[in-house]
Amino acid sequence: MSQVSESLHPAELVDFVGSHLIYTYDNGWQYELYVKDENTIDYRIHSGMVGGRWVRDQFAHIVRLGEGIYKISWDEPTGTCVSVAVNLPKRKLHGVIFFPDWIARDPKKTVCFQNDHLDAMRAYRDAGPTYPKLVIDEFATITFMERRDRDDQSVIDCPPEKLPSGYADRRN
Ligand code: FER
Repeated sequence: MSQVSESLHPAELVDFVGSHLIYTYDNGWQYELYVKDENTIDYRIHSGMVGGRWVRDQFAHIVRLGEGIYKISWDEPTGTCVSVAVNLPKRKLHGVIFFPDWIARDPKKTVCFQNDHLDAMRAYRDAGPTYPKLVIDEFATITFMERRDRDDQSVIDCPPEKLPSGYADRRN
């Protein structure tokens, strides 16, 4: 029963599914997110504490709060929890990231293509320590946004360092 969204209203997400965003938090961390379907995201981290990390097919709780306003929340296999509120018309976003203590102590352990290391991530998570959580609460500016198809495996398909130069610097 873990992969359930109590408040999923798929019809309210038709305009959001397929969204592909690149954004920079006010602390300088740059992230990329693709809404693959109503319950799934792919992402890539360009810079920051866990820059280089990338993930496909993360289950997420996604809801619509108003016109162009959405919230995406999820629980990683590492034990990191994230909730991101997105305001598309204002190109603004607010993220709260709850890092377990073992990641705060050694962030590099999570820098990988997570899908190839799920057992290792769960073992680190279970070894802990989880507490105190490092809570990062930051606004971000969306610097690039486009609409892609749903379920497109080509949007997030390589590590950030393999991207063509300038990929994450595109602005629109
Ligand atoms: C985000 C903030 C944090 C995000 C992903 C994370 C895709 C993931 C952090 C982690 O698992 O280390 O805005 O967007």
